[in-house]
Amino acid sequence: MKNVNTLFKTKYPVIQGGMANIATAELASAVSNAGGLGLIGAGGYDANWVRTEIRKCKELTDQPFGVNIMLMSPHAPEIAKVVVEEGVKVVTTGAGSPGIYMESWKKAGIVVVPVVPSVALAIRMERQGADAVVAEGTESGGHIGESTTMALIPQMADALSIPVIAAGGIADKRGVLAAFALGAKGVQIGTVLLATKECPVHENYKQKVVKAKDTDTVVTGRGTGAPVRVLKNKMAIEYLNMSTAGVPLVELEKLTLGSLRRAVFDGDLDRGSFMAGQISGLVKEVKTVKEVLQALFDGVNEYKENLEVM
Ligand code: TUI
Repeated sequence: MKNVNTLFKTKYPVIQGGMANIATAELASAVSNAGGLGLIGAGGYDANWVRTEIRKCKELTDQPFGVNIMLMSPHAPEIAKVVVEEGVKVVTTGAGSPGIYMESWKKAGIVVVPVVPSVALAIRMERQGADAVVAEGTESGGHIGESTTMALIPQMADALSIPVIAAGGIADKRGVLAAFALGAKGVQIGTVLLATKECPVHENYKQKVVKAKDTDTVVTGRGTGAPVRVLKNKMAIEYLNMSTAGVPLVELEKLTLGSLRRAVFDGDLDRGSFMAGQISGLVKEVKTVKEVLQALFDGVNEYKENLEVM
């Protein structure tokens, strides 16, 4: 099985989450320059925005980087062409199955890594030609599945012969080691990167992650087929109360329309959607991206040697 550092040409076996509205060329290049695989998150942006960010990223780093395509976006088909035209080396996908794009991406020599929340989907992705998968546990921020990282990783590792990259709940060396112990060959991180100097979110977003404790996330939209984990605030609580009271979906959608942008750009603490994972409680300070990656990996083998089970 191919080593993840060989697959991505990285120093550290880590990729950045494709965080919509957050993962710009600025963040992606910082992650790539620090030795991980940075990703531009296409989110709901159009193909021109993605092309511009790819070109910016090429200016900001000479290291490999990728693009994350959020498949629920109406712009996904066009973005799928742009990554080929721009010679992007790695594509990760989320919120759907990338099957229809696989052939064109493989023909272009792109390393394809779907993000999936279940073993069945992962098996489908391997059959369709995926080079690796990100197994995303329900601890993650944003749009999530049901299984925990702890349960998902070993089951996926047993079911696949391509590398499994673990996501959800990883923010320090212990998380990295746990993921590898469960059978992962790499990790994806998102939440811990929100609290970095290079992350282009409003300062309020960073501070909300830093101040969060273990129980401070909730999942909205469980009834809609697109559950989303966010940090608790007035809007999230209101959403859950309305949802319990049986308020129709269209009304709930009005409440959350544009809410991710309100969090990311305006730092609107009451009415923003602060997508973040359960590991927020472990994130205590704003660091540089380089410091985050070093904290995850430097000395990890020595740390492993000191683990004593019995
Ligand atoms: O995609 C994510 N995380 C995201 S996307 C996002 S933008 C958004 N905002 C509001 C509502 C919905 C999306 C914010 N965070 N992670 C990867 C991920 N993929 N999680 C779950 C899935 C997934 C779900 C269903 C992948 C495949 C899938 O397939 C269904 C099918 O059968 O095709």
